Amino acid sequence: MDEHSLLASFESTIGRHERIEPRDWMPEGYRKTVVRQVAQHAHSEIIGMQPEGQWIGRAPSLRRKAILLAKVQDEAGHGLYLYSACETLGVSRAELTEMLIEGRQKYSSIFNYPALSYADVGTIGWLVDGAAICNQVPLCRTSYGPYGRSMIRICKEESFHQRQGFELLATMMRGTDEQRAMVQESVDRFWWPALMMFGPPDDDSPNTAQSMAWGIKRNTNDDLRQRMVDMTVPQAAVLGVTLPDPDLKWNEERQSYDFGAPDWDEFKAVISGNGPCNTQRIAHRRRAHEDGAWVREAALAFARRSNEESHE
Ligand code: BYC
Repeated sequence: MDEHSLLASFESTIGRHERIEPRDWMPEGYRKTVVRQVAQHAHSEIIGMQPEGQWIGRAPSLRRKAILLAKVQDEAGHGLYLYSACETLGVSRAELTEMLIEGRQKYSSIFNYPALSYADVGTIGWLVDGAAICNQVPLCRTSYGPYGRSMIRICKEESFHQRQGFELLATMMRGTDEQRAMVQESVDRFWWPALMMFGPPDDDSPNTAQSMAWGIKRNTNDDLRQRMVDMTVPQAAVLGVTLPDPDLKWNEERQSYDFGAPDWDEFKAVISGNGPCNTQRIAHRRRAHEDGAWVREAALAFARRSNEESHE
């Protein structure tokens, strides 16, 4: 088939809302966009282990430690499914890791904020995994097959993560005044960064139009942010916490909440490398990669030897 017919066939697959699979022809721009988004998503899962991971050794009970360990392990697993999905497009996990630690690929802005108190473990589950669910459930229908299929399992696990966060906060809210204040302080710090996870406003989002036309994204950034606000306000009322936005108000006509604008200058600073923890997150990831070099070498030596033995 010539390029014109290949493009027509690709567009008709997209038009029928069917999947593009690794061996199908695809425009180079489509391949690059999927690699960019999936790599950024994988990196977010891997870097995202750091803020909560710091609390594993300080969890207040064996039960809380077991829950947190399981959650952080799930995040490592999500990163691995997503790196595998990316590899189907001809880029290796080793190359992706290099691009992350050299700052050539991004990861979610949210993980450049510190987890300062134990309440942050709950808030990250409730708000950060809550935002992840709003963003990722529609991605189960993304046009690139391996990405959409990995999202199905990831979303199931994210639901568990969100509920464990809510349950942790609900427990603290039934505790002492000091615990309630700790939860409120944590929600005050995380609310706006959680809304920034959905990306810039639609009129300032260079990639949305093309990604929607290709079915990579199924909703715009602002649509998903609104969904998050509408889902979270009633949950905040059940918890008994106040969301730190004076403009938050039910709009009868729109049947949705009106809300204020995040500080987009702060967002731009964070995604350009100048958030509170960017340097520390990348330095930690780089150190872990270097410390793991002997494991990769040993695994390769073992694979080579097994291969030789099977040919003897
Ligand atoms: N942070 O044109 P736009 C998790 C970048 S992990 C950093 O709207 P797009 C979890 C964007 O990349 C959840 N950068 O872009 C893990 C672009 O720059 P480049 C992670 C951001 O791609 C552990 C530029 O800004 N989820 O749940 O159409 C523990 C312009 O933006 C951000 C995903 O990765 C940001 N927040 O839309 C707990 C979801 N926003 O690349 C939880 C999958 C924007 O051109 N990704 N940028 O240099 C997506 O849905 C989309 O990529 C986004 C951005 C909505 C994030």
